Amino acid sequence: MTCLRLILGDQLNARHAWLRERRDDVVYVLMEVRSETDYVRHHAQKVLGIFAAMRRFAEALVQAGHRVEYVRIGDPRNRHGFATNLPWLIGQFGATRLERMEADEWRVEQALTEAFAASGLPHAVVSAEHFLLERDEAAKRFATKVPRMEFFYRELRRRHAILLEADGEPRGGRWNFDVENRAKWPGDPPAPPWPWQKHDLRQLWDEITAAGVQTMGEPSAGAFGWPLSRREAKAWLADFVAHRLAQFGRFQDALSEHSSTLFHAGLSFALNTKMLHPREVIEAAVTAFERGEADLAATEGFVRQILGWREYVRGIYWARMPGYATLNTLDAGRTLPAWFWTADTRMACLRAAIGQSLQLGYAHHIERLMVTGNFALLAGCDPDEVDRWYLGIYVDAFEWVELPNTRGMSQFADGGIVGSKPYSGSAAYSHRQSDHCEGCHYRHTLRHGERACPFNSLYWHFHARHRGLLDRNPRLGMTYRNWDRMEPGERTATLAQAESYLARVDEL
Ligand code: FAD
Ligand code: DLZ
Repeated sequence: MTCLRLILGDQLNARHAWLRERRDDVVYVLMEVRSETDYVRHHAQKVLGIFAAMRRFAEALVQAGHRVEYVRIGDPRNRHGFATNLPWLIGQFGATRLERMEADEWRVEQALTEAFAASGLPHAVVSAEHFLLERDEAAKRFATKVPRMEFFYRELRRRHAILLEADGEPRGGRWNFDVENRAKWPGDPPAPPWPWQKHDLRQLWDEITAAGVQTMGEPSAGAFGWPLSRREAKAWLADFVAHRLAQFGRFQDALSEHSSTLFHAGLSFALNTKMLHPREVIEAAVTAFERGEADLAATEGFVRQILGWREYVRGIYWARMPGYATLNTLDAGRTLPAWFWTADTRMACLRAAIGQSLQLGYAHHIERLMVTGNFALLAGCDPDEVDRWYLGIYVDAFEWVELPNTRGMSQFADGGIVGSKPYSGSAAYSHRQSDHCEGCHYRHTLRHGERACPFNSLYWHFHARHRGLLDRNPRLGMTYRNWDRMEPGERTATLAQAESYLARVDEL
């Protein structure tokens, strides 16, 4: 009697109940497969990071006395799919039972459900024991009506007793300190460097390229930075709490030429591959607050991202898939500009956000939302293309979290399920939150003319062309009043400028 238990590349949870006992009748199976490297073009560091973390995880299982079968990308037996590898694995071990954890991605969940059924063997699916809300509960709760994130977040704060007074009310008398979290970063205090590792992954990179996997971005295989084990991930968490949490809230929405990481945590890769549990990340932040090492606004702001946004977007994903992946409320269809793959643009904010994404496989939230995402939204880019870009380029990108953030929050293609209005901004936003405009080729103060910042005319063009859908939105009343108050000649020149930029968008 042998049971095969599958562990996927984003299920590296060393504290899973499965692993508490060592069993001779269980073989843990991990596979490096082309179905996963090729469903979208990934950043080189994402493939390297996932494979290297999987290999370390498998080694740790072997050292703990578990039986493990690890299928490498170059293994001649490899049929390059979870489902296509199963028959020979079943044969090799004479398996009589199959088990797996719930997959986080709809596509993989469907494929594995079918493959397990087709095997004819008894099988079981267990929780990955990672999220704070089980998948089925999240999916059921959001099936008919999606609550606003704020109410969902308050409920989870209550349920998990996080940052509450003894009477169940929020610490500090407020649930949300967002208004205190919007400062521009003046360069002081200095942004502490992240605790990048220096892994030598050149041999693994050779295996990946020899197998023909196509990637984008810098591999940085000689000195690979992201954490690859639970021990390293915990060190990143400790480093964040000690050096950046206190300023996290204040500069959460800031953008800068001088720091691509600012006071952000850099924990999404470790969280999404499940090397870290969200509860321990939240507890580390709350403990720092209790010790007086971070104030309430910073701590609450950070907790809201993990307990609130992260669980919320997962609920939407599981409630609304597969239809969610095809929504296109604004009927957007433009091809993404070529410089999304090269960073070769004169717009300083986009050059910085895309450049660092190619270099690190990382950009922080406001760069994703208000720089690259904002441009794609205003220019009317095809949400399928936008999704593919985001799903590929970030080391933390897995569809359950990428899709609601991109198609929903950033592109408003879901018509307002994630956000009550489009996250759009003109150059005024960028100028208020960043230092990019100072050295930019374009002028943030101009709406039209040779050097007018494209975000200005595109902002008005976007609102004018979607007026039929958006002007009933109470949160956009002021925007449309400002547009209507503009001189007719100014409006015409602004729209003409936008048309001219859109006609040569690759040259911006
Ligand atoms: P911090 O800013 O330090 O935040 C701490 C943690 O909070 C993050 O590690 C993350 O786990 C969580 N978090 C923060 N915001 C969100 C959010 N909106 N949704 C879910 N979790 C959140 N996040 C991903 O993990 N994977 C993605 O593929 C992804 N794609 C995105 C695409 C777009 C268009 C946008 C606007 C956001 C996306 N996000 C995604 C959310 C967010 O940008 C990243 O989680 C964050 O930048 C990761 O960096 P960090 O760990 O330094 O985060
Ligand atoms: C993203 C990814 C990549 C690039 N490669 C693999 C792989 O070879 N083997 C594997 O088990 N997982 C990989 N992953 C992560 C999966 O795509 C992920 O498990 C699904 O997207 C489910 O969330």
